[in-house]
Amino acid sequence: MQWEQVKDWLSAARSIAVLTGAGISAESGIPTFRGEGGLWRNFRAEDLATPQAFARDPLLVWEWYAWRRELIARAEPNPGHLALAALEPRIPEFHLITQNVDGLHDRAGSRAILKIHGDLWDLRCTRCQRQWTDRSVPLVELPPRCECGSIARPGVVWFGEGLPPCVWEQARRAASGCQLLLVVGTSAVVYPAAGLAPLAKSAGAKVVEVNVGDTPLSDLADVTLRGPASEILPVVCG
Ligand code: BV8
Ligand code: ZN
Repeated sequence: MQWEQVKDWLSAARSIAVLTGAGISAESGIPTFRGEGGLWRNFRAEDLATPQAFARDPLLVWEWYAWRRELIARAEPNPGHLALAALEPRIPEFHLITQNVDGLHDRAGSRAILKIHGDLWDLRCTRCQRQWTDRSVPLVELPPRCECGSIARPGVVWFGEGLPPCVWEQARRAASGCQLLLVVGTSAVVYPAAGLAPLAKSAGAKVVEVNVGDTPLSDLADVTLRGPASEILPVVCG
């Protein structure tokens, strides 16, 4: 049975990397980007998560992020997040690479998190570049302002923007150095993140995909476990 096979690989591996996407937070009630319910006021994420959208209408973009912050503040990590946090201390070399900006892996207790798309609880000044964390829900004012008076932006990576170089380099190193890459809840359409699985594979890692449906990575994976992350991860990581 494939789950047993993955369970054995996970308990024997010295170095494991995990790549997570919006699907791992779906069962915490956070809508995914491309699934049903991924829309907000009939906008698509690709239309709002861009520097152009923010330059055109910073208040609209901030209303979207404020809505997500409120949703996430009410959400809890689910058994999928918790299973990855419980697995981490048992593996000598463990990296959790996430595309998610919701902070649920931190709240689940994970430590070695590489946030390649940033964190929606971080803010960055559009002028003096000061960066700080603001967990207030609701935010005091929209758009939020820096002490220098300029408006702040969410501390996330938008489409068309480069990933934080240091974090991205660590993610590439984790993917190319691991024996096993676990890809959980991502549609594998966003680059360069989606390139981590082929990178791991070409470096000799086993690739296991956990997803409710097929993705462009499914053929490349050594094993695909079909089903919700909150059911599969506690079993295979347990
Ligand atoms: C870059 C942060 C270059 C913000 C995000 C044209 C113009 C400009 C750029 C491009 C272009 N064409 C291509 C590109 C590149 C672009 C890209 O890949 N576009 C895609 C759409 C084609 N990439 C970029 O722009 C990146 N930057 O290339 O810069 C550059 C380089 C140097 C210097 C300057 C520039 C930046 C990409 C990062 C964008 N930011 N998020 C925010 O969150 O607000 S991406 C966004 O999509 C989220 O981070 C999300 O995580 C990510 C990927 O989505 P998924 O996580 O996979 O979620 P999705 O909904 O798609 O899928 C959910 C999956 O879960 C599904 O498979 C579903 O089946 C599964 N699922 C559902 N429920 C469950 C489940 N699985 C398990 N259990 C369940 N219960
Ligand atoms: Zn400032």
